[in-house]
Amino acid sequence: MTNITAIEVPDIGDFDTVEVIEILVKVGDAVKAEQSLITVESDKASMEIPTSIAGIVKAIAVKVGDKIKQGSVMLSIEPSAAALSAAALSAAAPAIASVAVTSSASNASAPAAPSVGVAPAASAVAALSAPVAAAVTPAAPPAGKLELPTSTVGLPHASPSVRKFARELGVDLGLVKGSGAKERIVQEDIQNFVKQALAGGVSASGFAQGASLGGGLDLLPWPKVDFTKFGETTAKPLSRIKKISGANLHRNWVMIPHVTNNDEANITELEAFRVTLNKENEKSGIKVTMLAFLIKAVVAALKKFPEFNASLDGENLVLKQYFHIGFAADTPNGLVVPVIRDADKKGILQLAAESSELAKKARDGKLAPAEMQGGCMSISSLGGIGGTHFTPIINAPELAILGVSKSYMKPVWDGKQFVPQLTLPLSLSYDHRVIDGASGARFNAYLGGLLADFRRIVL
Ligand code: CAO
Repeated sequence: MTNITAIEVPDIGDFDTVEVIEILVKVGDAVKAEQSLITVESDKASMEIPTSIAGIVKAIAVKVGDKIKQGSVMLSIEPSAAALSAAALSAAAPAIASVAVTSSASNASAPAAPSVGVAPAASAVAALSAPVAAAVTPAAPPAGKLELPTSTVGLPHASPSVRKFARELGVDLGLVKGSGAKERIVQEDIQNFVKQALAGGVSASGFAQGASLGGGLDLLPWPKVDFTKFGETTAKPLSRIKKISGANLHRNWVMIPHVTNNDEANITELEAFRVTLNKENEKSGIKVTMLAFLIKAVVAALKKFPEFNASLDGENLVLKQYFHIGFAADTPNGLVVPVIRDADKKGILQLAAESSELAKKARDGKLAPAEMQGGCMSISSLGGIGGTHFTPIINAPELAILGVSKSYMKPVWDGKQFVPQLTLPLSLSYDHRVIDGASGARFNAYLGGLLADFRRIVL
C-alpha cells in the first residue's frame, strides 16, 4: 500500500479561515521537509505553510481563492523513504517554517477533511483519485500555536515569496502598487517597478519623493561649479573640528525628525538677580551669565519630564538617572560641546565657574574627549551674539537641545498699561520619534516658568 499522506493546515493562531493566495508546488514535485507548499492570507498578514514531510506531491487539494482553516487538507504527498524511516523513529510533529512552534505531538486521530466554510478544499479532496484517497492518512499537525510573522502585519499585501523577491532587489514594497486581488502585490508588479526605475520613469507615482529603490535619499549630485569663472577665489580646508562636527550635524539632521518649539521667558527678575549676584561676587572673579541659570532650569525640567533625559536604543528608551548637561561652545576652529557632569548637584556659582572654564579650554583646543561625552541634553546659547529664534540641531544620542537667543525688552500689557519685560527667546528642538508636540511645548513652557520665577526651582 502506498503511504500517501494528507498534509493539513496546522494551527494558524487566531484566524478562523484564511485564503489561499499562492500555490508554490505542483503535482510531481519533490519537496523537502519544511518546504513551503502554499501561501495563505488573512486580512492582517500572509504566511507560507510548509510540508511536515519530504516526498513527492501526488495531488493538490486547494486552489487559489479557496478559504481554508486548521485541519483542511492542502495536498497529499508520497513520503520519501527517508521520511518514512524518520517517521518510524519519531512521532514528533514538524516545526513550521518561519513560525514558532513550541511543542510537538503526533495526532493520529486528527480530523480528516474540514467541514464548514471550506467547501472548495473539501471537494478538492473528494476529487482525489479513489485509490489515492483511500490510502490517505492525515499528517500529524503540529500541536504548537503558529505565531504570525509580525513583520507582515500592517504592511502592504504581498506573499512572503513576493516580499523575499522585493527584498532581494531592494524594492520598498510601500512604493509598489499591487495589481492582484485587494491590491495585493504580485511578482510581476515588482518586476515592472524595477523596469520602470531602471528606465528612469519612476516618479512620484512609484517612488516616495526623495526615495531610491533602497528607500534611501536619491538626491542630485552636489553642484560642481568652477567659481573662478565668476571672480577670484582661494581654497581653505575645513578644520578638523569642522569636519568631525559637520559629519555629526549632518547625520543628526538627516536621521532625527526635528521639531522646534519656540517660546519666551520673562527674565526681568532673574536678570536683576544675576546683576546683583555678579556685583556681590565681583571679587571672586566668577562671572555669572544666563547660561548657569539655564543649566539649572534644564536639570529641573529633565526631572519633571524624564522622557527627555533619555536616548533611543532600537525600540527601547534608555532613561538616565544622572544629569550631565552639554553646552555648545563657539571656538576659532569650530563648534564643540563640553559637558558639565552632575549639574543637579552644583550651585549657580559652581556652574558658572565650570562652564567658563570649559569654554576657555574649548577655545584653547584643550578639551579632553571625556569632557565632551555623556551629555543628557545640550544648550546652545547664542544670546551673547544675537538672533531672535533658531533651530538648534539635536546632539545625538540626546533627544533634545535648548537654543537660546538674545534677550530683549518687550512691552507687555498688564491690564492697565504696557510694562517693559526682559524677554528671553527659547527654541527647543526635540526628537519627534520620542517626544510628542504637546510634551515639547510643556517642557519649554515649564522652563519659561522657572526662569520667570526662579524660586520655583526649589519646589
Ligand atoms: N541675552 C542677552 N545677553 C546675553 C545672553 C542672552 N541670552 N546670554 C549671554 N549674554 C551676554 C552675557 O551676559 C555677556 O554679557 P557681558 O559681556 O556684558 O557680561 C555676553 O553676552 C557674552 O556672554 P558669553 O558668550 O561670554 O557667555 P555665556 O555664558 O552666555 O556663553 C558660551 C558661553 C560658551 C555658550 C558662548 O560663549 C558661546 O560660545 N556661544 C556660542 C554657542 C554656539 O555657537 N551655538 C551654536 C551652535 S549650533 O546650534
